[in-house]
Amino acid sequence: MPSSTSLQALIFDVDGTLADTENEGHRVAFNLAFRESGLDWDWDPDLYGKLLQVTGGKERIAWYMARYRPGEAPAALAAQLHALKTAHYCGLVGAGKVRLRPGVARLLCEAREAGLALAIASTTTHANIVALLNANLGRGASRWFKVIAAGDSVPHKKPAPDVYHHVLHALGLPAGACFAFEDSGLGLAASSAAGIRTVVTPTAYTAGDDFARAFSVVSHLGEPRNRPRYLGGRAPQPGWVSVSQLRAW
Ligand code: XBP
Ligand code: MG
Repeated sequence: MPSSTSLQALIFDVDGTLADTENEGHRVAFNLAFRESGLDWDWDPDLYGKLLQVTGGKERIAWYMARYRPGEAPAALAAQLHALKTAHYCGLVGAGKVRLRPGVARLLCEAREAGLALAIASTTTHANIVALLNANLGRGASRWFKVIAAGDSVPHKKPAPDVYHHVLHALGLPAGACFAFEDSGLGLAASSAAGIRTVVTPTAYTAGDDFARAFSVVSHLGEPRNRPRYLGGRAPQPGWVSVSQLRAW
């Protein structure tokens, strides 16, 4: 991995990293879309854990239909269900059902004060990202980010590195001037293939993933009064992930 001479940008994954969105956000929204469409499909938390191996909601529905419901519905239904799901997800997030993980708002504010660029490299839909940021950080918070790359910004979703290459190009920065933040093995595969040092904060769904390529693994980004558990790689000092620690690394 290249080392940074001067840190200039932080690039964040969204789902699982900024917030634990999957179980109470995306999964619930998929099920609401199924019900609204008169389907008796129900993704319970265990099944959803398996389905998370398919990145992207449209792709996840299409894969589920082919694997679990062959011949039950036309393939074109996947896009329609996904549009409904996006509306439900934005509604849930707007109603305050999904909150940022510990340390996220603190690190974003520190980075802004330090003059670092912020960017998003996600697999989810653009509207979902704006809804999450606005609901948790205030209206207009999406403008804190110089680049927001969503699932459909690139041809290949994570674990392909495309979204990170896209963000680096849009920022005009080399990988060594950035840190990425991810929660999953699939996300880490994408960021590390783009050569970006990555801090991983796993969730319950991703705790068993392979994080061997991570620069640092901690249970969350942490706060002075809510220190994360150290899980691997470099240990942040004095205990939480701060801009001064990222610069020192
Ligand atoms: C997150 C995803 C997303 C969401 C659903 O991956 O896979 O697909 O689960 O979002 P990552 P959409 O955290 O690596 O970006 O339904 O909007 O696709
Ligand atoms: Mg993620």
